[in-house]
Amino acid sequence: MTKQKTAIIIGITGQDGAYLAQVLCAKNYRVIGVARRIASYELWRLQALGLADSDDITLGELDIMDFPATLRLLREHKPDEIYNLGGVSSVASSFAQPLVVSEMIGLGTLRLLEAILASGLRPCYYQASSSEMFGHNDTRPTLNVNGQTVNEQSDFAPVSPYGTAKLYAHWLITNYREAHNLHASSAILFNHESPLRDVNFVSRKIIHGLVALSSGSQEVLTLGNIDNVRDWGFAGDYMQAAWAMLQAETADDYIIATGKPHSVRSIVEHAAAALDFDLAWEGEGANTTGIDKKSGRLLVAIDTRFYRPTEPDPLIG
Ligand code: G4F
Repeated sequence: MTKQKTAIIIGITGQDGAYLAQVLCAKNYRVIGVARRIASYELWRLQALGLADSDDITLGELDIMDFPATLRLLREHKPDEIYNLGGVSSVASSFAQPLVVSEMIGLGTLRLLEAILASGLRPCYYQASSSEMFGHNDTRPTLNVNGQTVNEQSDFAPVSPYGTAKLYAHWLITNYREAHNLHASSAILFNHESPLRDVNFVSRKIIHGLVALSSGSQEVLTLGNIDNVRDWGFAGDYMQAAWAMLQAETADDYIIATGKPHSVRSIVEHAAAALDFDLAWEGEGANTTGIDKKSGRLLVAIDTRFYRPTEPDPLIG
């Protein structure tokens, strides 16, 4: 069957890249999937979705910091759509490696946009922006009061090197849209999870840790600030939205969120109940513990090493 369109996914080996590949293959796209490394162990997410050996996907290595290689890729494949999901996705690690993270997210996006201009092509472009760009915002309530949420018009005030770099890239998209008439759209993505999430993110860390405890592991699940509140959605749904954004006649910025607040603590409670633990909390702050009332076992403890130097206010979209 003749392919409908060609799309380049930058960062195909990540959670979002795998779900986006699934969305595009189902729509009969020719998918060019690139990542900085395409080692076989990096393909587990595509394997989980039955896509690792798909004839519809061509895999290759690309670092968007490498301008000539990016330009060659664009000229070779002449994409109709480009999805930029590349770079680092860990907010926590941006405090440890601010320069690397900022260069990859900020200057990486700039290099990619310049390569698109230099190619002479005019693909529709998707940028993965982040709710971390909102950070602290004194103009909105600090705790989901009366269901208040942020929207595309809310002020940005990032509180991490990650959020700051994402905001730089976000404004680049706005500028290239206006200055160069690119069909470039930003998705301001709130937290989005799935079984394909890396175990370092809190949702999978909780599930992974509690499943191990229920199978007999003695290793206590240690977490950071469990009273942080976020807006969590399903990554597969968000990648449907990513595709839909590029089908719109005009490019724009879009909040992708559920509008529903949940604390990290409540995720622990749901996971514990699903695994038949009878969880009871004791203590406060850094001294909080989660005990299984049935067995008296310690399940959860706080480790302040997982606290971040600064955290956004509760983020609800
Ligand atoms: O799962 P997280 O590490 O995700 P985080 O930092 O919110 O970032 C994710 O969502 C952003 C917004 O969509 C994306 F831009 C970003 O790329 C990534 O996808 O942490 C969620 C919350 C935080 O408030 C964190 O402080 O959980 C809190 N938390 C508490 N204990 C923990 C832990 N996070 C981690 N990773 N590990 C803990 O032990």
